[in-house]
Amino acid sequence: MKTTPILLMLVLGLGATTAMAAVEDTDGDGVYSMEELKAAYPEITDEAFEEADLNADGAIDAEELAAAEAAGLLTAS
Ligand SMILES: [Ca+2]
Ligand SMILES: [Ca+2]
Repeated sequence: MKTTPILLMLVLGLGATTAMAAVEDTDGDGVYSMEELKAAYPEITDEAFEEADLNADGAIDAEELAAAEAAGLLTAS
């Protein structure tokens, strides 16, 4: 398939401006930790993490991540 690499490059290339960077749940616990978010958003701050953590359980779930991305919390300015 030739389309996959092209799509990947598009996603990666546009990630910085469209807030679609892929956050990976590397430890597989079902939520995103600060470390996991940092892999996709190296410039995330503690403040942004706390703001994104809507239910204040110390982790970002998929809904919180989507909301944070939509709000621009996680994009490098
Ligand atoms: Ca995790
Ligand atoms: Ca949370």
